[in-house]
Amino acid sequence: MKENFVRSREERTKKLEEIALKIRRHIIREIYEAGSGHPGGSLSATEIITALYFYIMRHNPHNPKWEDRDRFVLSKGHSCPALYAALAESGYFDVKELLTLRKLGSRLQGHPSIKTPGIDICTGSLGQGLSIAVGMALGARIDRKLYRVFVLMGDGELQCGEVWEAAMAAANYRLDNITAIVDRNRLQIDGNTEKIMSLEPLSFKFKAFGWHVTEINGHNFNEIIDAIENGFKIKGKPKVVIAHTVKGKGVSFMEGSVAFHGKPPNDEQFKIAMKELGVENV
Ligand SMILES: Cc1ncc(C[n+]2csc(CCOP(=O)(O)OP(=O)(O)O)c2C)c(N)n1
Repeated sequence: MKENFVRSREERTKKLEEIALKIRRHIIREIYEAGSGHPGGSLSATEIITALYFYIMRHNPHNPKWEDRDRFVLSKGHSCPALYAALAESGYFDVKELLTLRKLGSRLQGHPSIKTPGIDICTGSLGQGLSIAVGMALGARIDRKLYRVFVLMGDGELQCGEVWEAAMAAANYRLDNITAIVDRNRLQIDGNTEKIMSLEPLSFKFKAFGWHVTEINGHNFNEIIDAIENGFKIKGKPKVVIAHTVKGKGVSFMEGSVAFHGKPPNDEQFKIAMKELGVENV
């Protein structure tokens, strides 16, 4: 959905930053109201998800099942508060529904479900999203469709062996309609990825598997958009963008904090977080 704000890159960045700020506020409020959830990886992925939904992807909130829509797989499904916020801000459902996160009977469960308008696939069990994306990309080829498939993975998630089976398959089938993005925040549930199960040299690993690799700052809209759009020009290979990010980005006491991987802010922390995001009265 390309918004009509492409007069300049500066203007585009300004608009996308405004949207990202709204999404961060939603994330904090959703998780606070739910009393549980994953702020760290939602905040690190905010610019990536904003760039996809508000600039790069072809999708239609008024027709979520439009058959030519680009597909998005949130393989790191625990970061769905960010995705739900992007879907609501895009118009798939009312922003008020965000406050039903994780409630019994809500369409917005703790991990993505196809009950939610705009979500094509249930995720949350880490390691599976790239395999799903490979299936979708092969499906596009069989159906002679031009839709593109985007998949967002966590870096800790890359320790799952299935990711590398799928990486091998994507290159084997020359799936140039897949763009994978790695949220390289360097933290997983219990610490630093390099101390727990080292991923480096990550770009060389993807290259060895036959992928086109770009490394960027995952909070910089121009870098995200350039990396993904330049990737579209590379034929015959799947593409991966390794997006260097900060877990908890935007809320000082959540930045770089393993503790906020999967816990909500308390009352006081909620107020501080919202204030840092420009909301004085909560
Ligand atoms: C197969 C599987 N094992 C364990 C979990 C529990 N879990 C949820 S999030 C997480 C850590 C993920 O780390 P990372 O992929 O780096 O995500 P991010 O830092 O971006 O939140 C784990 C182990 C899970 N969801 N799926």
